[in-house]
Amino acid sequence: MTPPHDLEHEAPTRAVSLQAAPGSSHDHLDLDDRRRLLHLMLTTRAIEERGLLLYKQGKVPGSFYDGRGQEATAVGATYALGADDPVCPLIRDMGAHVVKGTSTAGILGQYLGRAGGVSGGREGNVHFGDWHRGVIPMVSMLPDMMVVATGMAMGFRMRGERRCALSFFGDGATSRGDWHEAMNWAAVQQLPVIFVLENNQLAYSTPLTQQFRVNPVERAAGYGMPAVTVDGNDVEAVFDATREARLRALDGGGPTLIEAVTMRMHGHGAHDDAAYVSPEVLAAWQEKDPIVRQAQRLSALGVDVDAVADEVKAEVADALAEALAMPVPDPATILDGLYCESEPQIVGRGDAPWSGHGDEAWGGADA
Ligand SMILES: Cc1ncc(C[n+]2csc(CCOP(=O)(O)OP(=O)(O)O)c2C)c(N)n1
Ligand SMILES: [Mg+2]
Repeated sequence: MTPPHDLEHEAPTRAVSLQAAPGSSHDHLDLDDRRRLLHLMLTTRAIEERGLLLYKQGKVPGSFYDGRGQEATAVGATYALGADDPVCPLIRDMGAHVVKGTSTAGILGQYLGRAGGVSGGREGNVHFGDWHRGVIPMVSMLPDMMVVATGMAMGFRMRGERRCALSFFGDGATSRGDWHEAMNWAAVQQLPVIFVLENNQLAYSTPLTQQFRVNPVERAAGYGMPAVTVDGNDVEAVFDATREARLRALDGGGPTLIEAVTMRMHGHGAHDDAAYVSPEVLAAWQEKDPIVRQAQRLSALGVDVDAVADEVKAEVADALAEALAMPVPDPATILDGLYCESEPQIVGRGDAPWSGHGDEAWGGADA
């Protein structure tokens, strides 16, 4: 058992080496994949940057949260999922929505509370999801999306469907009882589920030292579950760990805990200036920015990364214009969707852009 801070004594944070994980990436990602990963991370960041500006202009009702600095974790993990594998994103995981194919205009419209937003402008900018694409809207109680993912995995098992579920959650969530219950049940039942712990060093203003006395990833052994720590700012390393976990899950090998070590580069929400994080710590993590790192990797391979950035800029500008033109919801529809008034529908298929996916189908409703 090692204490949580053995890897970096000076800074009060948990870090991993910048080396790529052994056996990572290049065996499974072609150059188009690697370029696409950059595109997806840039899109994720651009959406959130634009959202924050809209919030500061007073155009976003409610509060505003982002996952700046954590794009590699959400994008890399979701990129490994198949079309039929649902994902449960939290507030740092905009990249999961983007990889699954939720439109940028729909997300910006959601921020703005417009009828054309992902869920018609309901649920504000935090709790939305597009379950038609396998993106499950989050519930706030942490880490209850782990329980939801575990339940979905039970369903897949019972129906004989070859698919797995993935849930993200933060370091803070690991101290809750529901976390332990989900870990235990998933392991006992050997369910096809992947748990991605985003260790971003903080739970609101609480540092890791106030949260646990062990590396959180080591807790998996107590439940008989394999676990791995990856550099959460390396999109290809996160992809590779998730790809392996997914294969294990689909082949009956049960759940995996992946700890992605990263940093929350902004406050908990836009209302929080994070004055409790030292500028030196932030500067050190800025050096490990996941987007810069992927861009450097691709530049070295001769990819025109400026062209990728220009594509994203144009796409997000178009999407913003589309979102701003969306009407607000009709107040007469306010009660729509509160109760299930039709046949319950099965979680649908999302995009699965990884080139390594073959024609996988679980034989369900929309296959
Ligand atoms: C059970 C529960 N307690 C408290 C909260 C309020 N809350 C929302 S996010 C958050 C911090 C969570 O930290 P962590 O799990 O590390 O995720 P991060 O915000 O760092 O991504 C808290 C305390 C909540 N949503 N659920
Ligand atoms: Mg955290």
